[in-house]
Amino acid sequence: MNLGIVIPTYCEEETIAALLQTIQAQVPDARVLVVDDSPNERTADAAAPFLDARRRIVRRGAKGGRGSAVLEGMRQLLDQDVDCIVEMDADFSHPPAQIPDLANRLSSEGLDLLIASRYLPESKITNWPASRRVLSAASNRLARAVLGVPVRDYTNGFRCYSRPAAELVTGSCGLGTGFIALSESLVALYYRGFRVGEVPTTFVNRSRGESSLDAGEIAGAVRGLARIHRLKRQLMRDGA
Ligand SMILES: Nc1nc2c(ncn2[C@@H]2O[C@H](COP(=O)(O)OP(=O)(O)OP(=O)(O)O)[C@@H](O)[C@H]2O)c(=O)[nH]1
Ligand SMILES: [Mg+2]
Repeated sequence: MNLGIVIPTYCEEETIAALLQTIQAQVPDARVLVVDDSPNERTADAAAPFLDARRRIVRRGAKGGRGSAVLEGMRQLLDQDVDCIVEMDADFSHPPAQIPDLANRLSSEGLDLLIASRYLPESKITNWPASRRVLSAASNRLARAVLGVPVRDYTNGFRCYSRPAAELVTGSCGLGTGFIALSESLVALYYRGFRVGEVPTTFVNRSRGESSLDAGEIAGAVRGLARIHRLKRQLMRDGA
């Protein structure tokens, strides 16, 4: 199976080199695309020694949001010969060792979207302060109550998409540009009948670099949730 991996980055110069190296060791044949919105060259410079024909970086020049970076990366990977696409963060919160398992399970279980979930009985979250746990648990509960897709983790950006799912997402999503895009693609796929699954993961809080989650992101997510709720109702009507 030909695997593509998209990694959105915003000021990840402290982790990107080690991540690219680890990914190369885990899945040497994967095509990797870093989509970097950093305001300086530092992330691109740190990545440069680990780039080649299969592992590339695109710089967009302005902060466009995690979701929009992933859409851009997926579009570019779909131009190449990939059967599935993994999205993951650059800060080692998403263990690269799980990448092969995500891709294999997606295929063997005939799924279109497989979410590495922090909220299944065997999942683990390490080093997350109580404030982040509460925020994440509350936003997941709210998203599930409003959007109704029967998964536990709407907001972990460690996922694997089949090629048809990635095509649907790049062709139809874009209501929200930040973290809320994860909920949008979930709704867009699930209510069109794509098969969605979850597996446990271990989420490790970032130990280096800086968080890009701020009040603006959270406000954007709340506004985005209302728009995605309208999308859900429209898809349910269309399917009825
Ligand atoms: N290209 C791009 N990447 C982004 C943007 N915002 C965040 N990212 C990346 O998206 C991923 C997730 O962002 P994080 O800052 O780790 O967000 P988080 O995991 O919710 O919060 P912390 O881990 O606590 O910092 C990281 O790889 C970021 O570098 C953006 O506007 N553009
Ligand atoms: Mg993070």
